[in-house]
Amino acid sequence: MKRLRFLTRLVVVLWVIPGLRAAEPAADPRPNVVWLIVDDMNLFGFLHEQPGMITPNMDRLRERAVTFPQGVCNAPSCVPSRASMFSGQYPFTTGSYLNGSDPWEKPVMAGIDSLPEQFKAGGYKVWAGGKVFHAKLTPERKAAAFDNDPRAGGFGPFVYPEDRLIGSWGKWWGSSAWDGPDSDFPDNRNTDDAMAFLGEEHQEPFCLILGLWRPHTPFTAPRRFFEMYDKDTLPFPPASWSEDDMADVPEMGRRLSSVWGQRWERTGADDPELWRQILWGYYACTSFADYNIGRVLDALAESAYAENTMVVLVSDNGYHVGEKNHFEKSTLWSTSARIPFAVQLPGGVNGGRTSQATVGLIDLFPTLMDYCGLPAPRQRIEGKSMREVLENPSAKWSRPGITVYEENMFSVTDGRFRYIRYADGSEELYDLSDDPYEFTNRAEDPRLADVKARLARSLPEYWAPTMGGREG
Ligand SMILES: [Ca+2]
Repeated sequence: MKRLRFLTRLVVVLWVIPGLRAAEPAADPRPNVVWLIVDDMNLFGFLHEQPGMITPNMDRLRERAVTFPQGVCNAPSCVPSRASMFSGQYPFTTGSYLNGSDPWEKPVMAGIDSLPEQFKAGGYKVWAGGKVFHAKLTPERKAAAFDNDPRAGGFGPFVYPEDRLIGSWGKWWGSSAWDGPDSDFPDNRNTDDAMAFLGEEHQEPFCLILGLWRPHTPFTAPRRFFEMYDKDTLPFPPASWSEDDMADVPEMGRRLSSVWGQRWERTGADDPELWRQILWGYYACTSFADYNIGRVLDALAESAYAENTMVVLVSDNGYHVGEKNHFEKSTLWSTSARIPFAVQLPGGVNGGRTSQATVGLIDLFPTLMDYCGLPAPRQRIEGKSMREVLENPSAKWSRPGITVYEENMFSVTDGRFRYIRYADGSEELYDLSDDPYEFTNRAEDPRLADVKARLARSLPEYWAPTMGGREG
């Protein structure tokens, strides 16, 4: 109805009052953007790489979008991943490698325009809510980036005391089926706000950025999402910890695997019951995130913007649920690097198709600049517009997918192989065609020497000094 009223008014203005015809500016044809960022979501549900996970809304989005199963984050943890995505620069260019570094307040980032700022500078209305930058922004930058005053909301509610599993980290670790109202969750409140925004009439094109906090820990979600699953029959991940998996991993890789050792070292493998409890929480929280994605998709479908809107769905990093003796992210393996990555073009063009391009979050900046006609930022853009693979998903993509963590810790994939090089020069090489879970390190295999040399050419020449922060 709203749309009809709007169209009627347009017709009146343009045609019934001829005197105004010349003065009325043409409606801005640029697409709107609905950009959904989930946190710590792996491919269990998005690509159904783990059986039994229920994610009908991401399934529905994929029917209208181009999916990138080889899509990667450029840094495998929240803050640097988002810094790279919103700046269009690799961590080795800025020095934002770790969480807790507040990159956007550092002098080295002062000359960098964030993508939301470019949207606003380009005449878009920018609405944001939830976990977006996950870093402090100066008031000036906030004003330049957003039209609203974004409400973050935070990670809570935390795990019920009786469900806490691990020592001092207990409020984060455990699985609590929440009995309070949905509105206890910032994700629900922020999604409500995003839906309200989509129901309003906007004169200019908009970019709506909603950052969902789940499935990141704490694994709390409304009870009904836990009740979707029978905890005791959930399968462990296919790439699960095995006795000798780490034997051919260099010491620095093993260290990354135990970054969170103080609370998780070998716990999963040693205690299947505890592991299942975590798995259950991860299933429930992924389905919970999917539910809020679905609410936004519904609101968009019912709005005046259903056809002229791009939808982007990405996670800031992947997630281990016991694979390689590890929980969470912050490693250089595919489990941390690969992310849910889908882009819906206006009208759902090429919906349901898949591209094997090794795109990265870094490519979103030039992609959205391209489709939305945004002004170029001050900094050099290091990604590439994905237009060619969005408009022809079988087109070849020449760029590798690069993921780095800390200075001189490098990982690259061409989709077939993954090469990892640690700061001390030690290496891993996996042939993903017959070893998708990266069990067998072939870095010393002479038959793959050429492959290794080719992938190593993507190593950067310059590593910006770290701006600090903490591992994990
Ligand atoms: Ca994250």
